[in-house]
Parts: sequence; C-alpha cells; structure tokens
Amino acid sequence: MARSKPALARHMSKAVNRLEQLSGTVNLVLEVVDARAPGSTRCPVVSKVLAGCTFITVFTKTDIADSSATKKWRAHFLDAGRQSIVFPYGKKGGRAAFIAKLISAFEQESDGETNIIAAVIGLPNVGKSTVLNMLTGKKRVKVGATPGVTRGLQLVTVNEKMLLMDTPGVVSSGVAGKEESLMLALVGCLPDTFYDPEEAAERLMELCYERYSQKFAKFYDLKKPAKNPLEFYDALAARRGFLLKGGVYDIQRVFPVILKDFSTGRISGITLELPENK
Ligand SMILES: Nc1nc2c(ncn2[C@@H]2O[C@H](COP(=O)(O)OP(=O)(O)OP(=O)(O)O)[C@@H](O)[C@H]2O)c(=O)[nH]1
Ligand SMILES: [Mg+2]
Repeated sequence: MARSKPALARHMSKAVNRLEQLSGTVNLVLEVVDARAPGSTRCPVVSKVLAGCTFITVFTKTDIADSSATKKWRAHFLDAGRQSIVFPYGKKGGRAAFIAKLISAFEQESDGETNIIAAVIGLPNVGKSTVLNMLTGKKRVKVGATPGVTRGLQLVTVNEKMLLMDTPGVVSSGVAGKEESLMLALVGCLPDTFYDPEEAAERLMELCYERYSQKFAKFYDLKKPAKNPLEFYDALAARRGFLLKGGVYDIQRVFPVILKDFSTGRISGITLELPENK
C-alpha cells in the first residue's frame, strides 16, 4: 500500500525535528547521495535546517554507476560550491584515505575549525549505515557526556579530530511528482509498493535505455541491442523463454527481472540522470 500524503508529511516533519536536534551540535553534515541518481537523492531541506554546518556530499554506489556521469555530477556540485567524496565501497584500505579526504575537505571549507562533529544524513537506502560503519571501523565506541550534545544523541570516535553521531539521519525526499518518485523507487529509496512494475520498468527505460542499450544487451546476453524498449522486452522474453500459450511473449514477467537486476546493481555502469538535464 502506498503511503498517503498526510502520512508522508508527518514523516517529513518528524525528520525535520530530528535534524533540528542536531543543529548546534554538529558542524559537519555528510550528505549521502546515490551516484545513480545524485540530483534526485539529495535532500535540500537539510541544507536549510542545518544552515550553519559545513556540508560535504558523499557519493555512494559509484561502483555500479556510470563513472563518466559521476565525474560530471561531482563537477556540477563543485560549481555550486559543494565538495564531494567518492565512497570507497569494498575497497581494502579505503577507510584511512576516506577519512583523510573528509578532514581535508572540512578544513578547506570551515573557518579554522579543527574539531569535527559529523552527522551522516540521507534518504532511505542510499548507504548511510555503510558509510557510518566504515567511518567508525565498526568500533561503535560511545563517547561519554559531551557538552552541548543533545540528550539521546550518542557520539562515536572516528579519530582524534573527528567524532560522529552514531545514528544516521534518515530524511524523506518530500518529492510529490510521480516521475520523481519512480526515480527514487528505482534506486531503492522508496519501497516497491510505491510502484507498478510495468510503470517502473517503463520509467527506467525512458531514463536510460537510449544511452545504455548496449549494456542491457550485454548483460542479458542478447545478440544485439534492441532498437527500443518494446523490442528489448520481447528479446529478453525470448531469451528467457517467457512465453504465453500460442508462443506470445509474456512481457509481464520481464519487468520484475529488469527492475531487480537494476536496483541491486547487477546491471552496473548506469546513471539515471545527468546534471545538464536537471
Ligand atoms: N554497490 C554498492 N552498494 C552499496 C554502497 N553503499 C551501500 N551499498 C548497499 O546499499 C544497501 C543499503 O545500504 P545501507 O547502508 O543499509 O543504507 P541506509 O542509507 O543506511 O539505509 P536505511 O537505514 O534503510 O535508510 C546495502 O545493501 C549496502 O550494502 C556502495 O557504495 N556500492
Ligand atoms: Mg541504515
């Protein structure tokens, strides 16, 4: 069941209240975005609520996004005054370099502040807990009563320069439009109860088929890229033997397959939006 608008609004205002609690405590906000949809997975409300903080964007899922698109997005964010760092997902020894980059970016952005108290913020499923766990090295060492820390918020030590809120801040996007919601659902920020598989698959195709038809063909082992999404559905149904009586392709079985393969990152190298089209 899709959530009603009033329920979403309540959820949203709760999230804003939680963020307001952080104001005055944290001086660095790590805004986590999914590299497959960096524009849509931002949370603009956070910049307003925590206006006094330094912001750094952390791009997760770059390993399953299109690297040239990630470059463009990072340049676009930088043009708008926002530094970003690529999350070293699954990279051995990535932790130390990641922390060093964060601290260096913070020092460039902040006015001589050296002690960092950071919070990890982002939409559902963008990778906040994964980022938090890498930063803390899964130590989860609680720091005792720290002056100025709002009750109920716990800090963990990252290193001698950096403390981190131990719970990530989930924010909702506040998007209202169907097309934007579908984009978020495709990257897993909204539950799949929000969409009808056919509609979601169509949106996915609309967003990226033209640019990435070769990748789809390769992943599904098709002889050549289909000319358009409809032909692609047929080719995939044929490849998988999804047939109805009389030999008609059963394309209803194709949609969940494509959606799952995309959302889990099995089909990789795809980014759904580019800065120039935002
Ligand atoms: N391929 C890839 N997967 C990632 C990356 N970061 C996170 N994930 C995966 O994305 C999924 C969601 O990650 P979480 O860290 O649980 O995301 P979250 O933002 O804490 O999610 P919620 O707590 O539900 O809001 C998990 O399956 C992670 O393994 C990344 O950089 N690359
Ligand atoms: Mg989490």
